[in-house]
Amino acid sequence: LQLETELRQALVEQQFCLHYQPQIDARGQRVIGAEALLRWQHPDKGLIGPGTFMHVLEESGMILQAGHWVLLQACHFIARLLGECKLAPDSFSLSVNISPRQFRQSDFVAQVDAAVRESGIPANCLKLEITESMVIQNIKDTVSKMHELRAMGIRFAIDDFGTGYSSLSYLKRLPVDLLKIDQSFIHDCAQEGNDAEIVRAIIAMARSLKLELIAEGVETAEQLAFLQQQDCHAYQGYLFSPAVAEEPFLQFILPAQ
Ligand code: G
Ligand code: G
Ligand code: MN
Ligand code: NA
Repeated sequence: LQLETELRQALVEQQFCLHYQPQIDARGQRVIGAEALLRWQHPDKGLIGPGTFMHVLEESGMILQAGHWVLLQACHFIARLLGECKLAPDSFSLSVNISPRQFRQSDFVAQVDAAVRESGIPANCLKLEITESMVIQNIKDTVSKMHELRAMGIRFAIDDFGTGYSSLSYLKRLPVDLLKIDQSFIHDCAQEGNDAEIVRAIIAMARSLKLELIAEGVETAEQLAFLQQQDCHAYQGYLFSPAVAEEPFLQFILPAQ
């Protein structure tokens, strides 16, 4: 309850911020996007990651307010990247994690639409990350909202892919653009075992369904080499960079372009 009170305070006093983790192209060279990750700048404890507070935001319903803020903040950051870094709108996208409760709000589509319009960004620069379990919980509502958002140009990624219960048949029906291979499979993928086979299978499946792929949690050159051999499309992980604040992210982008 103490934490909940502090989080309410944090919302009012704007102690949240977004950090951005770069996503790198197949050759391991160019930044093609980023994932926005929520951080809490605690007045005494310093920077805190979502692991310690996301469940409280979710259970208390504060995630609705926080999630709306994240969406607006992310869209404004996209506008900055396009303006200040002169990124081409077709070559960069920013991913935002969407919580189940946030997605289920009846005005979610309108919220996204408003954030995109208000920031003046092309909708195709924004990607929404959802999980397999979210889709399964309420497939009809989820799919219809996804279609509405897709019609506006918004793209979708399935986060933590491989840890849920996806079947090929439902993946084919979903208006999804991208699968993010869960980092638990990447960890040991360079040691020819089960995880290597799972990663190969996911990559083959994505190819046949014509879906883009990002491998998450890439930490070593060996993992990267394995993934490059399998023709994975893109990477995210500490090998390249952790999530960083706005200004360092801009510095990360600027010299590369
Ligand atoms: O950055 P970190 O690895 O600590 O993030 C931990 C978890 O918190 C991840 O599963 C991520 O999806 C989730 N998360 C991070 N930022 C957000 C956010 O803005 N909204 C939601 N709903 N989840 C987030
Ligand atoms: O669940 P989701 O994919 O949204 O969250 C991604 C989480 O993974 C974030 O908390 C991020 O900080 C973390 N992360 C990003 N790259 C790496 C990595 O290379 N290794 C590990 N262990 N975690 C990572
Ligand atoms: Mn994510
Ligand atoms: Na993930």
